[in-house]
Amino acid sequence: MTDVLLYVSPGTCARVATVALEEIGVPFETRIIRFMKGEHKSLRYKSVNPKGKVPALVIDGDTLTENIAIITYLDKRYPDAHLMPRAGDDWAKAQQLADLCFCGTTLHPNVSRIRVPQLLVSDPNAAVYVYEKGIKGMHEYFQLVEDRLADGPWWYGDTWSMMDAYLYWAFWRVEGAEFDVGPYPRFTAHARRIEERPSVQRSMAREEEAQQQLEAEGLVFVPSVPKRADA
Ligand SMILES: N[C@@H](CCC(=O)N[C@@H](CS)C(=O)NCC(=O)O)C(=O)O
Repeated sequence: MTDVLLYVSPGTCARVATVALEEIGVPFETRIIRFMKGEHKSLRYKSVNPKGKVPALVIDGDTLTENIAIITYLDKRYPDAHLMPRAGDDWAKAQQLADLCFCGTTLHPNVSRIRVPQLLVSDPNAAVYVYEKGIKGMHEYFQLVEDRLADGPWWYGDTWSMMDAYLYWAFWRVEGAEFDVGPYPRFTAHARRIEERPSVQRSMAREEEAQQQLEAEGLVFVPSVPKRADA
C-alpha cells in the first residue's frame, strides 16, 4: 500500500494538498507543524523541507514540496481522480500551470500581506502599508476571478479542478480578515459551492481537529488587522 504523509498546519495553504489527497481517496496521515513553537524552522523539520514551509508531501519515502508540484505530480500519478482537466497538448498543460502559478505566486503573497503583515515587517506603520498593498492587489485579482467565473461555476467552466480548491483557500483566508468580498458575488458563490464538496469538508474537518489540538496546547496564532502606531 502507498505510504502517504502530509505535513500541515491548520488554515495554511497545506489545505490545497490535503484536498488533492482527499479527492484521490488514498489513505494518508497528516502531521501538524507548530508554527508558534517555530517547528517549521527546526532542524528536524528542515530535514523534511529545507524551506521550512508547509505543505510537504512524503510519498513512498520521498518528499515533494510546493502545492503546484504536488498537484501536478498527483494528477499524473492518479489520473482517475481528475485533479486537473485533461490537457490536450503541451500548450494546454502549460496554461494550467500558469493558472496554478496565479494562485501560488500572485494570490498567495497577497493573502500573506492581508493576513499576517506583522510577520512580514516589524514596524507597525509598515505593517499597515503592507496590509493596504495586499488589499489593493487582492481586489484587482478577485475581479479577474469574478470575470472568469462568468463562464461557469468553476474556473474551467463546468469542470471542477484543483484550481478551484486553490482559489477557495485564498478566498477563505482573506474573507476572514476584513477583506470585503461583497463586490464578488460569483467568487463568493464559488466558495459556498466548494464548501459542499466532500473532499473539502473532510479537509476542513482535519484542520478543525488540528486547530483544536493547537488550542489545547495554547499554540494558536490569532492574526489581527494592523493599526497605525500613531492612530
Ligand atoms: N510556494 C509554497 C508556499 C508554502 C508556504 O508559504 N506555506 C506557508 C503557510 S501558508 C508557510 O509554511 N509559511 C511559513 C514561513 O514562511 O515561515 C507552496 O505553494 O507550497
